[in-house]
Amino acid sequence: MAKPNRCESCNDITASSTRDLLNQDLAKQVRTAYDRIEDRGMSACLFGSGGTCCRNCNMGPCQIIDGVESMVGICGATADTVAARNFARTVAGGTSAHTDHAREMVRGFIATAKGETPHEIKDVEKLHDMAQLFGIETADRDKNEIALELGERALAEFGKQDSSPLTMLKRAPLKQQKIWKEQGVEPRGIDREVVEMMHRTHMGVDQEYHNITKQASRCALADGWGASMLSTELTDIMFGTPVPKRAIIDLGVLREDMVNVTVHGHEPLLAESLCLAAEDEEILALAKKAGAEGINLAGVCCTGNEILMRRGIPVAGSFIQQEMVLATGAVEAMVVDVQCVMQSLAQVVKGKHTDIITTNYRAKMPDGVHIQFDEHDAYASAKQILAHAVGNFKKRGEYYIPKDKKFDVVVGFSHETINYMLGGRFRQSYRPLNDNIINGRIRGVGALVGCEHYKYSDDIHFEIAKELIKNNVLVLATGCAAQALGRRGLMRPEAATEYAGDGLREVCETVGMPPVLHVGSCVDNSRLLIALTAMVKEGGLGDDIAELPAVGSAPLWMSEKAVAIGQYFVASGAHVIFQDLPISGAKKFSEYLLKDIKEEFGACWGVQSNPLDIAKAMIAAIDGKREALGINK
Ligand code: XCC
Repeated sequence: MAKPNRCESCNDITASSTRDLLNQDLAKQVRTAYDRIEDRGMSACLFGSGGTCCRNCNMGPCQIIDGVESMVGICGATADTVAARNFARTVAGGTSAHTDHAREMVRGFIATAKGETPHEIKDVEKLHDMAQLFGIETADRDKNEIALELGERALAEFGKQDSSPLTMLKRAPLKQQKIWKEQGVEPRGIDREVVEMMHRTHMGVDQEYHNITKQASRCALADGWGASMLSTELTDIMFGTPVPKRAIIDLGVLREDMVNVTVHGHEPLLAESLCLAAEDEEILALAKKAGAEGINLAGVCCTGNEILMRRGIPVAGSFIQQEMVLATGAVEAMVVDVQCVMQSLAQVVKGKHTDIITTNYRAKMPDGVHIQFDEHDAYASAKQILAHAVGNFKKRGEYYIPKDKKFDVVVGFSHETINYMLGGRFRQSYRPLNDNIINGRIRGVGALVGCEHYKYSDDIHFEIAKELIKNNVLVLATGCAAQALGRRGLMRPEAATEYAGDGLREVCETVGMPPVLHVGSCVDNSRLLIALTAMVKEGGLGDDIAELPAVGSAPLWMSEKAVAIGQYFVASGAHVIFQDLPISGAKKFSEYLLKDIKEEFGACWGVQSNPLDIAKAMIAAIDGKREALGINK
């Protein structure tokens, strides 16, 4: 039921668009996650949040208390074993999501190479780079022929059964590759690592937390350097590598006079097809006939990031705004595929003209309308979905669009763009970035990635980023964190003048870039791996990622994918700080993840509950690396 004190209960919701919307009578009829958190009225289970609740077999569930002999599992599992198994299963869950996403993209890539989709091979230079990596002949060959061979080779990486490392690992710094080999964590087949992780955490298999974590690293590396990287690169080849673009984000991007279709989820095959079909004459004629000026496509969550980065399509909302987008009453259809789509959406639109259109056989929802998206008939599928949305336009009832809530952003900072912006048209290298780090204008690089969380103010990303850039740390952002920073104006070039320290401001003003760079969706964290590798290869900042003054954080993580990302960064040598991790109930395992794992990979996890402490810890980690490099003048 509606809560009269909605706004008081949401006082710490920073996005002014969200506050504005929740103040409207129209939105007061809607229950959101903010209400559900309040209504639950109970705090989180201590065993669950400490990582020591085991329900991997039916003898339990066993709640374990570390150090209390009578409180081990019925099988004898200790707190460290249970927490390590739970952590590892979280990594496997996250990796599986990126893997299944990536597989769909590779399948779409193959279909495109065969001429079976409305898409085409756009980035031929990247196609050739990837072909070279896979040892594919490119001379005198048609781009589609090369792409087909590349696609088939990429697909084989998922089901690879021999024990040689994944092909993409060769892109890492040599020292990094050597460390992985020595530690025995080189991923072999992408699917295999997830399956082995699930097996080893089954009752009665791997009971030694170091060994469990070793497989968690291998599984996570299969995500970062395997699935996610393949997805990013093949998607770029097919839809174009992002270049800088101006765009707008937040709820105000919805249009009064157009059919509003929001696209939410992760796999951009669907969204790209909708972008093409939204300009189809037949669809436009239908929209006109319904009294609309056309189709207004807008993104939500990471699908939003994908089409924002490549096409400059506006983003209507991030993860915590998905219900608000619908609460406006102005959306004719929300088209969803996989991941981060809340089941509550169908309830939010009850009594409204809006349809939630599920499009993927893997992800259906009670009360959703299912229109299966067929990548082999992508254009027709997209037209069918849009025609359905147009049919709802005339039924639009009371609605409210917070029109002034839309913010300018400059996006499109792929690894290639960063190379170009900082390296110049002719040099195209990371050397100028390295030089600016060495001379101290830029203190280091901080990545802010991952989700948003209803329990915490969405101002946290802003506070951390503000502190970082004030201290001359260049911020690279992905996922919903990037959208939150865009909403707070940090993705405009002017933000450098307004917020950055002298050195960073000078660099940003010289090249005309914002101090916070939007690098893409969550699978695009693989771009960060490539950027870090490029910095190592340019020289002057050590021999591997662990030596770079670079650090990452997912302060408001909620999805398993964020933990998989964190673990692949740690195993790649980059220090990672989260606001919390479900490991605190296991002393030795916590100590291992938060400290000792550094001896293996040169990096470890950190946990800081206060946002400003996260920023301070990130800066301290950067300074530590600068000190070790002898450049902390
Ligand atoms: Fe989901 Fe990717 Fe997290 Fe946003 S950041 S809440 S995972 S949409 Ni990817």
